[in-house]
Amino acid sequence: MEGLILKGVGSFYTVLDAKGTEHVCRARGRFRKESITPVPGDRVSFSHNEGEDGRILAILPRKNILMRPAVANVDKLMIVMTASTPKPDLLLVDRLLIQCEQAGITPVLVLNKCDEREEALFGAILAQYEKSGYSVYAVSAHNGEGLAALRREIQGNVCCFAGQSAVGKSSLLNALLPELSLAVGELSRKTERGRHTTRHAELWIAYGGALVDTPGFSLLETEAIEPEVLAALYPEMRPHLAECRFAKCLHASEPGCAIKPLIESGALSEERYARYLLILEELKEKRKHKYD
Ligand SMILES: Nc1nc2c(ncn2[C@@H]2O[C@H](COP(=O)(O)OP(=O)(O)O)[C@@H](O)[C@H]2O)c(=O)[nH]1
Ligand SMILES: [Mg+2]
Ligand SMILES: [Zn+2]
Repeated sequence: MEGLILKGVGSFYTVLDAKGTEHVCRARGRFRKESITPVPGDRVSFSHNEGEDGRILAILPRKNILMRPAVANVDKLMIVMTASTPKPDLLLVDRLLIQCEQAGITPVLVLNKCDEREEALFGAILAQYEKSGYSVYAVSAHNGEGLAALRREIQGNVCCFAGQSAVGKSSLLNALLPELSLAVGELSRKTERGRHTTRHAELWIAYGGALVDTPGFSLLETEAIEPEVLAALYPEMRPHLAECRFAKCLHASEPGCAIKPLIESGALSEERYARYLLILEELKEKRKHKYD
């Protein structure tokens, strides 16, 4: 049979079959030797005989995998921020967008706490992402505004939530899945004793897809990005990259660069470009140290 892993606790996995029945399965012993770990979101083949635990036999090829907590085959990442408190960390947002582009995940920008939004800040965020073409939803987990549209965006997809602490990720999940009742206002995964309480991800089947309850990824773990390919991960820069004079243009201060003039013409946000330069410098530094 084929199924979808909803969650894993210890060496037991809950696998949902095509008919909607859940099976408790163990992973094949061979997996451990080969250091293969099934994770929530994995599509698997499994067997389940009456009166026994089921067995996961194979993991079907993954489209992508997010780490900490691990989730496979993510379709969309809801990047949650607010135009109130906490103040949006748009550098974090840009990093998450880049990582989505790299991992083949569709990012969705979710501006929560619309009920208390600061209009100037709200407008500034919209302006900075307008030319990127990403979908933006203004919502409120508290009064339900915008949630119907967000549900349509989720429809048929496996969706994870990411963003700073206290932007309302748990509140949104609760609003979308009333049966869930996650703790709201939980500070972070670090307990007072400074210990990380590693919570595992769990898929909740909903809206023809699934929502993933996680403490919220602040950053995804993806492969290192070479500075030369960074600009290609920005939808508003991508169509113009071939127009630069130099094939290896990093779009910082090279003559004949086609990217910088996009700011003048309004096709690229100046703020987003400034953050691009910050991320570019980091990637260059990282590469330097790689060979030290
Ligand atoms: N005004 C307002 N407050 C919200 C909204 N959503 C969440 N909050 C509050 O923001 C705080 C953090 O919410 P939580 O869901 O724990 O954020 P998380 O850390 O991202 O999971 C809590 O005090 C929530 O009550 C909203 O739509 N409007
Ligand atoms: Mg939370
Ligand atoms: Zn250039």
